[in-house]
Amino acid sequence: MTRQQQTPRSLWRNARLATLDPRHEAPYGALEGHALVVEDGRIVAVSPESDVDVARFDGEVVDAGGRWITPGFIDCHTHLVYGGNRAAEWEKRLKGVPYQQIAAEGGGIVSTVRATRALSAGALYDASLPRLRALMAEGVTTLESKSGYGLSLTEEIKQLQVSRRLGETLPVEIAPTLLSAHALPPEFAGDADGYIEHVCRDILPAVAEQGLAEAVDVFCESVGFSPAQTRRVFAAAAAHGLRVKGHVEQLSNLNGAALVAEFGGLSADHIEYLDEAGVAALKAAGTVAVLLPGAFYFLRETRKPPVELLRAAGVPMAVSTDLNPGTSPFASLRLTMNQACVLFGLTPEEALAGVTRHAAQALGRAGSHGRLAEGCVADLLLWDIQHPAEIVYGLGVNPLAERVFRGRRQHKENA
Ligand code: DI6
Ligand code: FE
Repeated sequence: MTRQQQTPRSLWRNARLATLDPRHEAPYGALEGHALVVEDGRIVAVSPESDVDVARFDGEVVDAGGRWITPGFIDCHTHLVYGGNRAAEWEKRLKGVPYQQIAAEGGGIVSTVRATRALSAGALYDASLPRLRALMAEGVTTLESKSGYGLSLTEEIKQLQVSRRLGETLPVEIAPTLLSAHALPPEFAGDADGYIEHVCRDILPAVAEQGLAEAVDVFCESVGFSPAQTRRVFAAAAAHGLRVKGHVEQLSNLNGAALVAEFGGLSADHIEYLDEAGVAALKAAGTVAVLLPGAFYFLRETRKPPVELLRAAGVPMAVSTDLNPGTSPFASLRLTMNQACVLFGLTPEEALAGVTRHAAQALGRAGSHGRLAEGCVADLLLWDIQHPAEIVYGLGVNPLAERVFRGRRQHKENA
């Protein structure tokens, strides 16, 4: 699949729009009897069909056959690019060995670092491609892709370059994030501060200089990096003009979310152990709460994120796969939405907002992505359903009828 040069105009009519735009008060921001006009890959109008002169429309007219259309889905937290898998480690965990112990014994993240370093850039691309295609087949049109399995200057750059190439060759947008502070590489065993120094002085500036990342993430956790180390990385990110986000409050409460908020961060992710003060900090900073129920489920965690507090405070909640080989090996955003409802108590409408409007905000794209609205990118999904909740409700049969990226209809084999 290569992107064509032409950017035709199109009119999408006879559809039911789930705009996910809060300006429309109906559930899901639904609009009946409205058409979408697309030009140059953007939505240029959302108008009542009665206002559109179909016969004189200068471009392709698509009859959606009464289908629902939603915005393209946004998976705002993924570790898409990695080598190998950790099925053997999972077998151990099922026998009762805890994740923390596996990590301490050199398994966990560091074993994926070995497998990722062992692959050439081409082989890493090939390994990541089926996962990306699986996400796209369920409607993902934008996703975040983190480094963090390289943990050295050249290996982090290799991972980020593979992310970039995936976005350049497939009809999908990739938002790259530098996560070099994910785990301690073997070269720095026993010297976490030394590694953080290397991240701040060498890796982060080089990645910023080459434009390979939009944001910087840190695994702030007892098995990751301390709040003091996280602060150093965030300060370096800010100095290089990069936004910050954090893996925080996943396994314990280190007040990492407040730290993300202090730096005006895009999102605080996981947040099972987030407390009231953390919720208030997110609210004050306009930081998105990203819920990752796949990891909660796969690790058989019992502590749930404070959804009621987040809801009451009006903190936007995004929902994402956390696709990674250790704690969430699921390339399915529909599974994730279902888990967010069943395990965390979100409504299907909140889950859909979590993979559209709120996920867009978590990637700094609130003005241009995640809604069917004038000015937004024309990333559209057409669904064979009677009601939007069906997208979240069942698995095994994919009701996605058509995927449109930047106004272009994707044939199933390319999508
Ligand atoms: N938290 C997670 O759940 C993943 N990374 C992180 O910081 C785990 C990644 C892995 O185990 O490979
Ligand atoms: Fe993660």
